[in-house]
Parts: sequence; structure tokens; C-alpha cells
Amino acid sequence: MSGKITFTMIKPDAVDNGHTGKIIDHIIQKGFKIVAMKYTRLSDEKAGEFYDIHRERPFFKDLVSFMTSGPIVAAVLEKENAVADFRNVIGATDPQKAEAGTIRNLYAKSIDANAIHGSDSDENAAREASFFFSAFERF
Ligand code: IDP
Ligand code: MG
Repeated sequence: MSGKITFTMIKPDAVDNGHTGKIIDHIIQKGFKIVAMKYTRLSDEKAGEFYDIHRERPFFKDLVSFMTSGPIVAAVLEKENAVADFRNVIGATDPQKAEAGTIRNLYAKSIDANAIHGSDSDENAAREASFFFSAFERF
């Protein structure tokens, strides 16, 4: 059964490049409802905890340092089949491989600074939403 919410972050590169407004509009145009949103900045500890699943990967240190390098916009999005549909809206992790018209194709420059995060499962969507928004702790 596919769930109704997913979690996203507009990453520091996209916020710094002034793409926040265009990305939010893109998300809304694709049929997602924003049910929580926050402009914030991650600490080393929070970024490490968020990406705990990647702790053993060679790029983990760079990922944490990138994700803490500037402000981000975190949001919870609602739509039928939210997780899978949103992964299609953002495109592949490597923007060179992201389909034309996806957010990463339009706004990302590299695999590490790739503009946006999207949850990869209903379970992680719930975990990530509750990580930023106490209102989602019940999901
Ligand atoms: P995803 O964001 O498309 O789900 P993941 O494999 O979950 O991709 O990786 C999390 C994040 O870690 C990516 O969005 C990207 O910022 C970074 N990342 C993934 N693979 C690499 C890599 O090979 N080099 C550098 N950074 C990477
Ligand atoms: Mg992922």
C-alpha cells in the first residue's frame, strides 16, 4: 500500500542559488500539497543522524559537510503515492542522469550538490517527517 506523504529538503546549493521559489512552485504544480514547511540549518549532529544509513559510505563526511554548509528548506508533502511520484519529480541522484524536466535536471549541478532530497520509502518518509516536524510523530 503506497502512502500519502513524503519528505523533502531543498538542499543548500539550491537555496544559495535562489531556486527555492521555483522549486516550491514546481512541487505544487506536480500536484503535491505542502502540509509542513521550515527554513532551517542542520547541525553536524542532525545531518549525521538524518543520513545515518549512509554512515559507512565513502561520501558520508562530504555529504554532512555539504548539508550543513547553508540553510535548507524542509517540507512534508501530501499526495496519493507520494514517495514514488516525488522520486519521479526530482529525478536520478546524479543530475547528469536525471530525466529532462526533473528538479535535479533543471537545478542541480553535481551528484553531491543535487538540489533536493526525496524520501525513498513510506517508512523513511515517516521517520524523516517526524525528524523535523513534531506534528508528524503520530504517522
Ligand atoms: P538520493 O538522494 O537520490 O536518495 P542517496 O543514494 O540516498 O540518493 O544518497 C543521498 C545523498 O548522498 C545524495 O542525494 C547525494 O547528495 C549524496 N551522494 C550519493 N551518492 C554520492 C556519490 O557517489 N558521491 C557524492 N555524493 C553522493
Ligand atoms: Mg536516498
